[in-house]
Amino acid sequence: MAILEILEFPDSRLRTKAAEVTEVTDKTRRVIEDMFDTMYDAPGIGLAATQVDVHQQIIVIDVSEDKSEPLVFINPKITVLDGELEKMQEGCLSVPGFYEDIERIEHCQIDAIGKDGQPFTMEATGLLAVCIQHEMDHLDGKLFVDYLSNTKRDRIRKKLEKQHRLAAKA
Ligand code: QAP
Ligand code: CO
Repeated sequence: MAILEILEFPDSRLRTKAAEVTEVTDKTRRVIEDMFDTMYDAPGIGLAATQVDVHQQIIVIDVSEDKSEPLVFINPKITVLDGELEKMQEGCLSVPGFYEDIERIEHCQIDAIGKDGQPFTMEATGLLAVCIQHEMDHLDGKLFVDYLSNTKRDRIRKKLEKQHRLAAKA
């Protein structure tokens, strides 16, 4: 059991593009386990490796009510993205305390590798589809605040920078 440090906006390391995982090893599975520990502890419903300063294409998600449906996506690729635009309030463990409405497409299909190294395909709608798109953005160095106006994003950045300064002094 290990809780990892979560990088917070505007940390430039969150802008790193994650590399493909070339082989799923015990080390990969240890990172995944620590990511679940970190996400459940927060608590959150999704976490990308980028957020814990591991720049590999790994995502963990659990959108169930009782933390009973852990999902792992290694090297995820969206193969289908269609349906209506859906507005949903999003938050992010790397942008603590801020929630904003973001529009995303409501249905997607993903190809990925599981923690056993086996490829699989998954279809997702609603919250799961939104969460997958949000977490895949992290692997590209992108954050949900990038979809907001410059004014809104700057306001959030300034508030978090102030919190970080205060935390560093304490
Ligand atoms: C991404 O986000 C997501 O601000 C996952 O103080 C969120 O788990 C996708 C969290 C909403 C779709 C809809 C945020 C925890 C957790 C905070 C999270 C906070 C504590 C965010
Ligand atoms: Co996030």
